Amino acid sequence: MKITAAKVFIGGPGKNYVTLKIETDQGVYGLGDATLNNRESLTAKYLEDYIAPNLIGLDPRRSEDIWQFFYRGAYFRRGPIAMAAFGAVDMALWDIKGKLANMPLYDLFGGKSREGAMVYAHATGSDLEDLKDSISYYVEQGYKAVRVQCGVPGMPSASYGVSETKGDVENYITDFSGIRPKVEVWDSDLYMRYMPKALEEIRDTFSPDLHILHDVHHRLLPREAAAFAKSVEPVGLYWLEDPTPAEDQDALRLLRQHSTVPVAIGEVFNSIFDCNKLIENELIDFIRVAVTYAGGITHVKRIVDLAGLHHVRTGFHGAPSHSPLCMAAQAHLNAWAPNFGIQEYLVLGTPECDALFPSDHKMENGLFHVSDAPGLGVDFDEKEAERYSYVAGSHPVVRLQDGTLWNY
Ligand code: GCO
Ligand code: MG
Repeated sequence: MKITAAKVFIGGPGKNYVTLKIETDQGVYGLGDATLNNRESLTAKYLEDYIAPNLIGLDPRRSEDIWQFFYRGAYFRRGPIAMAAFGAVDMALWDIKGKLANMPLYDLFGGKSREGAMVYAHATGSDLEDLKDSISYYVEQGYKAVRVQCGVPGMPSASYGVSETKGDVENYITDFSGIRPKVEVWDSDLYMRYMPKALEEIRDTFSPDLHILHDVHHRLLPREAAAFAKSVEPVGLYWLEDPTPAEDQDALRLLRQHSTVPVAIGEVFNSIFDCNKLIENELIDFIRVAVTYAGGITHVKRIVDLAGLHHVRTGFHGAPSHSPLCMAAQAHLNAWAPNFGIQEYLVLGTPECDALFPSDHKMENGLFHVSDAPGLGVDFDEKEAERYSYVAGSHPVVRLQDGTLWNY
């Protein structure tokens, strides 16, 4: 069996999805996602210029060897662009494997460990009242978990994950108005003074059964993060996400010494070497990698297995920038993983998105039900894809009040 073509598509409804289609001499094809938010054209180029020509003629069943070939063969290893490109190849090869076996991927991993995987949505508010309305909306839809982000009074611009306009829930992740990033202003003192009380008020307003998550987006220093984690203890958070800059694998020691709040980290990681010490030293409770950014199913499964040895559960990244293919790969891992925790999920299912990526994956009452179709269980309509092309966008940057550049 041989690979005969590897085609790259870029574009989608309001997104620059990078989709890889690997075709074979037996008619079976596989699909993979290489969408790296705000740098999409680069993963597409990596796939087109280097990976596609090298795939032709290879046996698609040898996904392990093909992964090693691209990873070791690159010599300059890791990094989100390369790993997202390898991730797309790997997803497509697993898709082919599932179709050949006539089995959904979760069965190839070891079968389902659960029916329905718990997901969390993003509730946001420019102020606390606005946030409560947003949470109520998700609770009414049956969600069992929500990530809550709220504007901070006196903060010169919107804090992370919050729209400046009351009631506005638009996608704040990519700004398609241009390539130059918008600048937001951040103040850690204002945030640390306000947010613990705001979270407590949220806790008191809703049922104790509702899981509450909060994302700090890497903005606190280790000492500040430790103090913050200690102050939010009464809230009983499901998790506190990215309290410190993610590159520092020792930063969470101080936090651990001062608080038992569950910590989630890893959406910016792209390999097991970004988180092996964090996991082995049991400094985190949830690992947040995304299958696309972290080299595909083959590599992420290794991270999940390592995490399982250390009581670390999964909480895969599922920002609105991920394509339904990445979300499908994660859904199969979520159905199988003995150490599954939760899945971040923002409804992608617009009619336009469903037309581009038809599938039977379903979200119901806050649970994601994986499709039983062979492989990933998502198709790609090439005719629909002709409607879209690449649109340059940007990601905000953050500065402190005195102008110092900070972590977005
Ligand atoms: C999350 C993340 C995202 C990131 C985005 C960057 O928890 O979902 O923090 O919202 O900001 O993925 O491109
Ligand atoms: Mg996050």
